[in-house]
Amino acid sequence: MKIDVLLGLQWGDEGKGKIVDVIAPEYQVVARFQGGPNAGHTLEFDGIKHVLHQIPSGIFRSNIQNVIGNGVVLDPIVFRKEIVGLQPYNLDLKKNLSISKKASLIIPTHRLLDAAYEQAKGDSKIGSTLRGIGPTYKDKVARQGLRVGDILSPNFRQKYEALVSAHKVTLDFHQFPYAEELAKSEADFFDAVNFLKEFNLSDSEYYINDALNSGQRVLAEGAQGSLLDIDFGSYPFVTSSSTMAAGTCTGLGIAPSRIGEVFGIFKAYCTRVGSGPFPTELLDETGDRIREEGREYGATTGRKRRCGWLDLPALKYAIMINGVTQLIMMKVDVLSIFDEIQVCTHYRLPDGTLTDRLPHDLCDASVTPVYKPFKGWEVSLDGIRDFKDAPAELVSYVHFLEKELNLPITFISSGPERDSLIHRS
Ligand code: 2SA
Ligand code: MG
Repeated sequence: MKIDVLLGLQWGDEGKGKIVDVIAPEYQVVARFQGGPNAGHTLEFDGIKHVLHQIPSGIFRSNIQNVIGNGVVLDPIVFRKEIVGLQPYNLDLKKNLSISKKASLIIPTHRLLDAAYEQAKGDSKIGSTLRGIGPTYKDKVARQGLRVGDILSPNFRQKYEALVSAHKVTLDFHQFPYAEELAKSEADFFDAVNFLKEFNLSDSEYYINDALNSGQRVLAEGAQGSLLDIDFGSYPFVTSSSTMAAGTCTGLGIAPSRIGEVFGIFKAYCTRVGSGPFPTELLDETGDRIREEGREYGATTGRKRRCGWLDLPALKYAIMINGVTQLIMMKVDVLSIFDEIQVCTHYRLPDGTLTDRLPHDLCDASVTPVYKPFKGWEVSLDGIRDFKDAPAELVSYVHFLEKELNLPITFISSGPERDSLIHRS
């Protein structure tokens, strides 16, 4: 069996959580391979909205095994909070969830370092969620980080203290006050570590490969988006992990030849939370209308998301680097309020040339988006399940995108609920 990958093609918040939840019944295993508590995956069913941060979105289906892979950075305090939040749903989390012993551990000083680094950046802040993501990956790459498996070691406290001492040197260098906050969160952290010990801490690379070998279907669930990838995103305004399909291999321990379908999720418009270039951003009333209609606020931090029109050069790039095999378009219902919709087909460079490729550095390139207008459908999409019942304007919009992107759009999401989906026929 091959592993299917589902990931975001923009700057995150494309609606990955909803689609994982919808297609999960076809899978026996759902695995997260990167990111951590910076993620906010929103699922809505039975009138209740759930936001997951570290736990895979297959968790609400009792016959699915959920894996937090080695590429993830895990905060035990956030983990415990998420687990407690799931208690009312009577899920067997000790059975249905496992965590790689090789996943990196976020400790309280990582969060403090995140704040210290951002503060030191002054006006050029990345707009981090301040969940300690960057500093934890930094320690991983510097070969000094802690991993989930370390909590089982009798020397865990010593390893922890050694890392904290190193962090204190950096915090002192940045003159960042930490004593009070650290004193507050340290006891909580060790409590949460003890809580985490009671879960299934596994060698998830064996688990996943065994599952595939025995014919089970595995879905890898991406977090953030392709344009936030550490290598291919709008660096340095990116997250610190590999958010692309290739990240599945290093983040779960599976071979590249085992990747099957790659589901690329994108919104019918764009949003970005945090700083960094965003060519199609709308800083006007239209952007505000998208934000309000689409409830575009950070699922983790509550921050306002920046909104803009769909950006095809960026989308084509994301499709290319991920080897996307099917597209899923989200939040189409949000555009129902407009009589005219714009799609950016090209960028105009400062010397006047047109391109549909991303310039090396989107920050410096000062591109001007070139738009193609589409007539809006201006009718509610409620209750439409089959593409042949979709309004003609939406049909021509979808046909245009499929032709430009050279891929089928297999599902179109028309609302937050599980069943608000138009199947492409
Ligand atoms: P970080 O926290 O250090 O990884 O932030 C680095 C950049 O990555 C962006 N980032 C995100 N963008 C969209 N959604 C994310 N998850 C939350 C959500 C965000 C929130 O689902 O809404 O609640 O604010 C996410 N996580 C990281 C971040 O904005 C920085 O630009
Ligand atoms: Mg999100």
